[in-house]
Formats: sequence, structure tokens, C-alpha cells
Amino acid sequence: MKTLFDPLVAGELKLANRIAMAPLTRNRAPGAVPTRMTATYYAQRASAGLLITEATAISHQGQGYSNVPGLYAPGHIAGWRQVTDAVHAAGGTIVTQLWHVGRVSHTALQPGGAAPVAPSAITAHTKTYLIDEDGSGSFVPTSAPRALALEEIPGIVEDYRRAARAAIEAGFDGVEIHAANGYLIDQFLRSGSNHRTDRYGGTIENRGRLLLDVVEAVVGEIGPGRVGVRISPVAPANDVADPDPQPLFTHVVEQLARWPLAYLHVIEGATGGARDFQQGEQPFDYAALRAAYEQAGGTGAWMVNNGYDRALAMAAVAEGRADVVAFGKAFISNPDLVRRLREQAPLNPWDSESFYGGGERGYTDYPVLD
Ligand code: 8OZ
Repeated sequence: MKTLFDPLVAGELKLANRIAMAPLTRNRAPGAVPTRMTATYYAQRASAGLLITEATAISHQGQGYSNVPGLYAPGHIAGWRQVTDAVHAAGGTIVTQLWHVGRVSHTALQPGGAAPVAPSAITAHTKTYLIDEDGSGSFVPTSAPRALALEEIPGIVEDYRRAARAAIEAGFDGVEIHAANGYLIDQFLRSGSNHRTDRYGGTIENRGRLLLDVVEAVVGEIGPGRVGVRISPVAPANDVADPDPQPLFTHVVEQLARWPLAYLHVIEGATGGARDFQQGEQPFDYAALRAAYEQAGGTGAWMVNNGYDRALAMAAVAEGRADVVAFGKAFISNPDLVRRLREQAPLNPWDSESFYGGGERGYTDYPVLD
């Protein structure tokens, strides 16, 4: 029987165990450049089977919060190189999460103070995070977006491709495409935010097209075995909704099965909230989703996330419901989470006040055992 502590090969990625560090936004990269402190933070957590970085903007337009990192300028690559070198020296495996926020942004964060872009000109009733010159942060409503012209979509796909190349140049072992939590790709997937009448809107096939274009471009650039995809089929994050998620995401995973990807990463329920949250009439059937992926020939590892504790994670792996379990907040406050789970040691509580922005406090100063 498999346990959380057994190694796993996922495409080209070698995981020392089945415990992943979930992507976690920390807003500590001024000028979109990760610092020495960021290298320390990830290296401290390198015993995870897989580290997935915080969401990282593929372009200035794809940026939606103050002080999140990027992968679209030489300085970003150099900043991330310190991180990947430190993680590899500590024996870890690390991928970066490629991110375009779409409408979840603010004019203050966009090139030339422009409106953020979206599938359709529908404002998200959600907030973004801005840091003032004096260093104080606050959550503010997102700006009204404009709808992307059809002719602009290839340029966005190209930005993903370039960012994937930059990730490899920065020393990452691979990338995770962020198609979850109400950001650009998810805005295209869900009917509540996508009212387009061209090839990228309307039918499930059309709403899925941007994601598949992006995966094709990224896979063509760095190979399928270094690519994971994160989805959140029912999460209402950032004001996205779809009344019929099961057929939509069944189509998505059946199409993703075309490539021998490293992994699929599925957020179950509402991100950071109830695991049994549902959209539409029926409870979402995650086992059926996985069966559809495998029946279509999908070979990627199945990674699950959201509210897992040790017992739930051990059971999911033992029963074969998941190959890998991603932990979020527990990894913020427990750099040695893998050891603590193995030894059934108590976990440090997290301080949510220091999640977003700030310095070493609540970032690199959580204690390890001994
Ligand atoms: C929390 C704060 C800002 C961004 C996500 C990238 O939900 C995020 C995010 C989370 O995927």
C-alpha cells in the first residue's frame, strides 16, 4: 500500500515523497523580483516532494497584486535562479506556477494604467492587494476590465510560452499552468465570466480552447513531462461561476490527456474553504473526473488539494484516490512539514496576518523540530 512518504516519478519530475507545497501568494517580491529571502523560504521547505512556487506573472498585463513575482524580464530570471539553486542544493524539486490574472487586477498595476483584460467586459466582485509607497498594504476592489479582441489571444499564448522558456532558464524543473481560482484561463472556462461569441466562448469546447492553446504552446516549448495544470472545478474564487461544471471539466481533462503531462492538480471544493462546496445542482464527482482523464489515456499524476490533514491525506494516497497531496497554509508555518507528518509531530499554527507582504516575520522564521 502506498503512503505519503513513498517516492513518485511524475513525467520528468522526481518526487522524493507525495507531499507537495501548494502555490502560496506571499507578496514579497518588490519589482516582481524574488529576493535572497525568497530563496531561503523555499530552500527551508525543500523536503517537500514537490515545491510549487507562488503564482508568477507571465507578463506585466498578467500581474494583479503588488509585489508578486514575474517571469517576463531578465531580472526576474536572475532572481528566481537564486531560488532554484538554493532548492536544488537542498535536494528539492521545484516548479513555478505560470499566472495571468485577467480581470483580477487594478489599473494601478497595469502597463500605462490601462484596464485589465478579460474574456468579457464583466467586472469581478472581488479584491486585489495593493501596497502603498509607505509599505502599507490594503485590499481594494478590482478595476473594470475590457474584453480581449480575438487577435490578442495568440499574443497571450505566446507570453505563456515565453514564460515557460524563462522558467527553464531560471533553473526550474517544470511549470504549473494556473487554470484555477478565477484567473484568466478560469475566466474563459466558466460561463459566468465568458460571454464571448467567437471561437473562445459559448460551447464547452470553445471555453476550453484558451487553456488547451496554452498547454500546447508550453508543452511544445519545454516538453509535456515538465508541465502540470491546476484546476478548481467548483471554486467560486474571484467571482467565477458555472452552473454545470462536471461536463466542462470532463472535457478539459479528456483533452489534457492528449499529452503525457507531469500532473493534474485539482482543488476540491471552495479554495481555502469548504471541501463540499458545490456549484450547479449535483455534487461534483472528482472520482468520475479522474476516471474520465485516465479513460482518455491521461498518465499525469493526480494531485489533490484543499483542507487535507494527515489522516485525510494518508487515506487518499492509500486508497489510490490521489497520487500526491498538496498542503498550503501548513507549509507556511512548518518548513519541515514532511518530517512532522512522518513523525506525527504537532504542527506550528500559522499567522494569517503575515501571509501577504512584509519581511522575514511569518516567512522564514517558523521553527523546525529539534
Ligand atoms: C491569495 C491571494 C492572492 C492570490 C490564487 C494566486 O488564489 C492566488 C492568490 C491567493 O490562486
